[in-house]
Amino acid sequence: MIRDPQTLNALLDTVNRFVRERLVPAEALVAETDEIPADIVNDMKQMGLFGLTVPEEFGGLALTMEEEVMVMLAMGQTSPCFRSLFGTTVGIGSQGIVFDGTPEQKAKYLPKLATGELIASFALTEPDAGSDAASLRTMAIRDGDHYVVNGTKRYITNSPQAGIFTLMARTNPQDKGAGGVSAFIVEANTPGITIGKVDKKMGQRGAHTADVIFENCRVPVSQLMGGKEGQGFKTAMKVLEKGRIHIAAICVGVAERMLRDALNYAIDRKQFGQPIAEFQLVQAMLADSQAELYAARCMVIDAARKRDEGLNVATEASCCKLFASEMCGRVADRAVQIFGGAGYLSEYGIERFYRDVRLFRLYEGTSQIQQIVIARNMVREATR
Ligand code: COS
Repeated sequence: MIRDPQTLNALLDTVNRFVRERLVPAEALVAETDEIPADIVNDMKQMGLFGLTVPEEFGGLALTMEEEVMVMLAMGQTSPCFRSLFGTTVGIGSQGIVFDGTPEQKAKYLPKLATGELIASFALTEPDAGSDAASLRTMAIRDGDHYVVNGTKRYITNSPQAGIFTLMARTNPQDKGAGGVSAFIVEANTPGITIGKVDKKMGQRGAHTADVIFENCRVPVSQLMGGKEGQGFKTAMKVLEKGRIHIAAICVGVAERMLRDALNYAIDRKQFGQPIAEFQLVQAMLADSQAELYAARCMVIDAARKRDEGLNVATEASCCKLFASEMCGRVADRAVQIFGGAGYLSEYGIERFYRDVRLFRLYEGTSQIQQIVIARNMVREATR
């Protein structure tokens, strides 16, 4: 749902200009230094990018899913690390509070998240609990008016920058499954939290992940999400479901950028006396990419619209994430192929995108997890 096309177009114009004039020229520098310059981060805050999905009463823009998708399609036109900085706050980091926080929790944290004063991280994954998220082992044991948290969270995006963590931990040791898990809002400066070394990744330099280690970390009872135990896994699943549409939109945006770069290269590059874009075998790669991109774009917009209508889009969200992330990988591969030897060199940038987009098929649920969610929902529907 687009509430007011004029307002959305003004926002998209600003984002498009920001991407073109500030982010694209900084891509190589960020990849080299592994750091997004502070002035770019400040500009993101000024533009309200951290508050895209925070309700207006807390200072955000309260974008609908369709509007959020439009912004992510625009943000996808540059290195994905830029989106990652505010995207984890806009997406999986803050939405647990928006969906399930108490009025006090919303009032305390959402205004600071909306301005970017606080960065939020989503702490679900553990060394032994990745795809099987419900098997997580981090414990939060009640002790008076606190919970004592012990455990390690792994690959936590933006943890070195985070002001708060949306933490999923087991409050009921007897219940080894999803029902024993609760969500907490944990302030990063709480004693007992250590951030590990920043991980060395294949790509997405500028976006940082690290372990978050909790050792006898005393978290006040007031930080239990929604004031209810045993709801944390559902909070995480709801957040991830929305996040999967968000990530799918980014996949479409980045694929558009890679295909545009490949097309321009194919038009400029001459072999056998003519631009390689005139050769049908190159055209096949361009055409397949364009067709798949169009399909993914339509899927993402359709799922977003259905979610805005209040429909259950668990299946559609996983279909979008599965198809768009796999499509993005295929487009990256063809783009490198079209660039030929130049595609293997870092100065052309396309090898960087090739590495960056590999993550899309892994995080916020691997492709295999999306297949499981889709098929389980199909069987459930058919046998109800
Ligand atoms: N919205 C609301 N509730 C949901 C939900 C959703 N999208 N998906 C599941 N739930 C609920 C279920 O309804 C169930 O509740 P009840 O027990 O009341 O019926 C509960 O959550 C447990 O669900 P389920 O039985 O499906 O849990 P499983 O352990 O079988 O796990 C998968 C399901 C595999 C789909 C889940 O673990 C998953 O998504 N894993 C991937 C995790 C992931 O994306 N990690 C990335 C980390 S963040 S970058």
